[in-house]
Amino acid sequence: MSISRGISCGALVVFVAACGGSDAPKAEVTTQAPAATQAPAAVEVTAAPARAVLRNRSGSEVGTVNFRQEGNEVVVEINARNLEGGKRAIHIHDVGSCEAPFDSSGPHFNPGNTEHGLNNPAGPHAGDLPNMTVDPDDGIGRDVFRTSRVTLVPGQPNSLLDGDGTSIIIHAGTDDETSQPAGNAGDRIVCGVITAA
Ligand SMILES: [Cu+2]
Ligand SMILES: [Zn+2]
Repeated sequence: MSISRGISCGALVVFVAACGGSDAPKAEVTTQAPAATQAPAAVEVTAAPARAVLRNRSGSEVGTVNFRQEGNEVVVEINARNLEGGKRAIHIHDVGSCEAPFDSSGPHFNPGNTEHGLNNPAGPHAGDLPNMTVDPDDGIGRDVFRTSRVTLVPGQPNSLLDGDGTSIIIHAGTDDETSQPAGNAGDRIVCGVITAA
């Protein structure tokens, strides 16, 4: 009984003080080996991955975006095709809805009520991402971005999977990263609802 109790106390570092109780000296509990070796697992940010299937306004699939949590960052892995070459604005939008012409996705995901633009001192929105690059020869866009402004952990205000969901939009133009409200990025040409993978 005392062995299993010791293990459960060491498994979650945040519960060590509570588990210590009156029958165990605090110093002994906090310095025991199980607590020290298991602490990293207890504080690590973990969340299930997410995914969006990208479709253009005609409903044709033009790629996928994969999202995974790494520490306090979300890795955004874009694999898109059939796009016009050059720099294309790509953002996470506020609503998980992609009804062409994609106004249903709402404005940029902005739980912090900041301004738009990665180069705006009063910004950016949580959903702002750098422009993606599309190869002019084959129309393929592959980029990997990392952002700590959003999370896949449920229950957080900046979680991509909460409430009415979120979506990812590719625009016809390039985000100037300063203009309000959306970087003068042009039409919404591709959309994907972000869902648990
Ligand atoms: Cu956008
Ligand atoms: Zn924005």
